[in-house]
Amino acid sequence: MTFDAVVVGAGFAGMYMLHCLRQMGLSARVYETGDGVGGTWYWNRYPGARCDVESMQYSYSFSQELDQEWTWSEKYAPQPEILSYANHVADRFDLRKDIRFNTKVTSAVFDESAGEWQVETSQGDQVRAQFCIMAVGCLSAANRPPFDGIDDFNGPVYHTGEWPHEGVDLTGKRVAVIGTGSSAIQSIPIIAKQASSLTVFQRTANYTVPAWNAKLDDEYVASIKADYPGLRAKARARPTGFYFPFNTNSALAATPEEREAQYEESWQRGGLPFLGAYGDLLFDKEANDTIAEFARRKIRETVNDPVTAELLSPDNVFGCKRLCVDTGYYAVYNEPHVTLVDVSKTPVERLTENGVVVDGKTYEADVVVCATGFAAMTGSFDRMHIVGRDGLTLKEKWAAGPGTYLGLSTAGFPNLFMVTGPGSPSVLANMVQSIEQHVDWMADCIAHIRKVGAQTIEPTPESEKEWVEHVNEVAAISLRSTCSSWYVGANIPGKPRVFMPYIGGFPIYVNRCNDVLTNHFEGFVTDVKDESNEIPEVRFTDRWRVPLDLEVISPAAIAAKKVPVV
Ligand code: N01
Repeated sequence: MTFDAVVVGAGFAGMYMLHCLRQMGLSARVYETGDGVGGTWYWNRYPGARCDVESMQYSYSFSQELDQEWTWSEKYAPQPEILSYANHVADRFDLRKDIRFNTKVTSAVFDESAGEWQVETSQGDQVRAQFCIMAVGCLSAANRPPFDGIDDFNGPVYHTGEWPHEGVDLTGKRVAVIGTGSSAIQSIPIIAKQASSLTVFQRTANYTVPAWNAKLDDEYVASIKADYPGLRAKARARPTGFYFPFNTNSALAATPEEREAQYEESWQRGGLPFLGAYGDLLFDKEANDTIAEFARRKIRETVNDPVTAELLSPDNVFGCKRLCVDTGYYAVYNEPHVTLVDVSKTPVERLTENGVVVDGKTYEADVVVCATGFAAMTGSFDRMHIVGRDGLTLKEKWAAGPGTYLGLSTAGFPNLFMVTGPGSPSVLANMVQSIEQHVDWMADCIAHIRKVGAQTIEPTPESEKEWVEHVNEVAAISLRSTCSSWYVGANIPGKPRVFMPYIGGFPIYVNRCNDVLTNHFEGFVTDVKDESNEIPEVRFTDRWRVPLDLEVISPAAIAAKKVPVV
């Protein structure tokens, strides 16, 4: 069978891609490993899973009708509600008929003579398509560390990102949680309520800010809905792709008393916007030290046992690893049945039939929860056999780190697009906005290729090299690139250390994508040249053309005043 496009994945990216392809009158087939839509929100069903960008903004913005008809119940919606939303979108736009569920794409090979992709699946499908769109998510390939003795353990071992759909009753169980990232920090307070004992194994302490989650009141929802397009436009003009008031002043220019008041106010507002307390927090170590110390003091004020409080206090840069957002995380360590075990110097040795061994001591458990994260950004690509020109596999090409042009595509792999690929703002911005912007760009690009009668489009190696250098250059000025995080692949042994997302700010990035498009896909090469002087049609990407105010939109510009603005 031949389609115009094959889409891999039916999460938020794959669903919207399908919707756009349909609107363009193209034929498409989507393959999805799970038996339902929703991607991240289909897989991550661990207790306490919820978004940490406010729900009114963590949602599609392409349909004003959808915005009006859907109503979120809480400031940060829980996973079941986000999954219901994904299902609602699938039904409302009649997406399911083109999605094959329970089907993994195993290989995608570019046929140079036909200029098409040949795609094979775990169910034996063999299909061809001009375009192959990878909508595989940034945090989808679960990292399950191969602990010695894991098969000897008498109970179940779960991963937060592959949580059983029927749920898990942990009532009265002795539970061991390995890891203290976002998934652990969201789930631990809930697990502690059910478990008879909870032992948390911490390799690196993490900063977390209270969510202050609450039911959304009707008046607030109505006020947003009265001007939803206005909020969406403001969000698009922000470095993170979601709107919140932020202060561009320098933390160091403030007096200690002013800083204290500012941090306290931001803490009381809670969540990721806490990092917006000042403009230089991620660019000046001295400025960062002030917010880090404020956060450590909050830990000491909350946790009764000084030894545990010290262990929970990170000593790295605040916000360097992905900031977590919690409800009752630190306070849980005041519960007598909750124990924190430091595995930073003496790692988890092994599992035995009775529990987890660290430094020769067994911590007994009935259930082990691995909240050990993902092979971020590239893990899902690694799981497929992707072959471009001259038989080069993507794995080989990315052996020293992922190289892309704009995080949209990679040289030597024509017509292969990646939604929120490495080298784009992706995980550093509101994921739903990042997804929509990429899909819209791809839609306009595909429409153009077909209009001019070309078969292939791909970036030149030079434009890719220039982009990768720019991604690295911008990353280097941010303190975010200085610690061992999944942003740099440090959580996966042997993975090359490269700062993968683009940190220059969402609007600056979007502006560059817009310019590339209107400059006749500058940096790309097609097999048939567009000889007309006509500017390529801007249909889907029109809504991403927002006015730029560099002082406000680019954290890099604020901090350094020296970053070349692309
Ligand atoms: O994964 P993580 P996650 N022995 O990689 C530890 C998004 N998200 O699933 O830091 C012992 O952050 C590891 O230790 P270390 C969000 O972007 C969003 O929690 O590598 N420990 C770390 O503590 C987030 O950042 C939400 O030293 C081991 C933990 O496991 C991203 O997903 C909710 C270990 C893994 O933390 C990933 O979050 C959840 C080992 N062998 C997630 N291996 C929202 O709220 C790993 N660790 C929207």
